[in-house]
Amino acid sequence: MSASTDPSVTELVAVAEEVARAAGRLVHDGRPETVGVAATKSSAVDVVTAMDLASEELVRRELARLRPHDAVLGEEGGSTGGTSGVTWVVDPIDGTVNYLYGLPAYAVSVAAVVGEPDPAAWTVLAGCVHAPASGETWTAARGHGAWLDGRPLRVAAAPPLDRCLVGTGFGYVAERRRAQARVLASLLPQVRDVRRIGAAAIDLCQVATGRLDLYYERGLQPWDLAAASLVVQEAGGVVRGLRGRPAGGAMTVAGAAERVAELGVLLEELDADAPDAPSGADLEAG
Ligand code: LIP
Repeated sequence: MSASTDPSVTELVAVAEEVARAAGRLVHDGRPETVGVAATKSSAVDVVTAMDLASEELVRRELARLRPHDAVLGEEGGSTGGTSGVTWVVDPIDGTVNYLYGLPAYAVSVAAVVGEPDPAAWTVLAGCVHAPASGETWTAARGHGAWLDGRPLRVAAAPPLDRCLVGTGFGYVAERRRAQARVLASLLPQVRDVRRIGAAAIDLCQVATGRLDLYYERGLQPWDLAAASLVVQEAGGVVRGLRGRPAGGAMTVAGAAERVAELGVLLEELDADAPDAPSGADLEAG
């Protein structure tokens, strides 16, 4: 983008926070006693609730008002074009299953990127992860820093791996979960302990906040990653994939650089980014 059209990252992070908070109020204050499942995606346990859809509709409406020439990539609504070169990458509820069950670990994630809205190609300029149940709001502006509720964040040097508290998560398809369990079984005796929070954006922000030393997960979508990856990076951490690749669907590893490198070696040795084995149905289909 030319300097004359470069959006101010401070303007973009203000928009991200305003929109994420508005959607957070909707999903938190408007949560019905019984949350309905509107649809399923990759499996019967990969659910979309009516509030996911309502949240993304609100985010899109607000972005159209505040940034009418920008594109949007949302988890539920896909891609809509823009002319400014900025794309908003939106997870209307990250931690949908937690939200469905009434567990408080869920967030609205809103990020502004330039370039292809793909973790392998984008530049994230600004992001906000708002967790309405706790009220906590993480923000980051490229080159300006990362904050939790306005307090600056800095990723500390991690302890030795066997003293690291490690976050992770699992997919929705049985074959993927079987492979992830194998990797977990190997890593668990080598670290302090593992936490499975159930919302990648919150996992990543907890790394930036020092509440997790490391996080890894296979299968993240662009909207899981966009805002929270900038929070980690602007707090001085690293977010990357394996085998020299950027973070993305194959694998995401986050934390202090030295420890991310050490965990990355273990994950590579375990082939933690290997394609999923065909399921029984795949094999029957031939
Ligand atoms: C979730 C991720 C989480 C992962 C879950 C799910 P969703 O996103 O945030 O880290 O382990 O399987 O993908 O589906 O709640 O938006």
